[in-house]
Amino acid sequence: MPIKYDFIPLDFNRLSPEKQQRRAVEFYELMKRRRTVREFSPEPVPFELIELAIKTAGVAPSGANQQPWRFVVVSNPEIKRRIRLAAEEEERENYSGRFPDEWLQALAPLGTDWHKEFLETAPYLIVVFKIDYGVESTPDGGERRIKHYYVNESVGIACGMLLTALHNAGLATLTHTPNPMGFLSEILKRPKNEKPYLLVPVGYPADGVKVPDITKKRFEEIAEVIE
Ligand code: IYR
Repeated sequence: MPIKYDFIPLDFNRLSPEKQQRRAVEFYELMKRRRTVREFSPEPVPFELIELAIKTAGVAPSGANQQPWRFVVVSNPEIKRRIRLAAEEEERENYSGRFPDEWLQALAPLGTDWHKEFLETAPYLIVVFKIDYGVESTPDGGERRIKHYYVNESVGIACGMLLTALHNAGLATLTHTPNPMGFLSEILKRPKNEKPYLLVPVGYPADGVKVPDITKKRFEEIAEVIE
């Protein structure tokens, strides 16, 4: 790690106002069509698209540029099956008593239940881990922990960029948070400084898939403009 970075000229492409407007509208039109999908086609997806999306997530800003994330890509059917079985075991308990009533009521309109078939059908599962602290070996053969800053914020931003990149590449995603998700550390053999953060099944939507007819809040509801 350098004591101080060299500073270089910013590579910034100033756009004409027309182009700014056009690109902003086009991007909004693209992003507002992203929908969470819970039924996937088993059709394969080119790995290059997954790699490019992870590279895109990897350029996210992060606290002290520590990049506290790890993206574990699973396509192996045996491992996907183990993840499905472990997730379903947890979710079965969640839906049959572990979730408080208020939580179940909030989920009811979505129609979700403990079945997680998508964990096997989606050609890829991207399991995102947050790296709570760095580990550096010391000259005496020991280990030193390096504090990481703004880990949740950093990984959240990277996940947003990941979902955006996958949608832009014409792929469907689901943000899945099996609860608790410690089983992912075991199955994927992650070191103790990595904690499961989000599980993202990726693929093409199943033929004829339907999604709930939800709406998003209007600008006036989500923004407060102070002039
Ligand atoms: N993780 C569970 C429950 C769940 C919770 C929320 I909050 C959702 O928006 C959707 C599902 C599951 O995947 O079923």
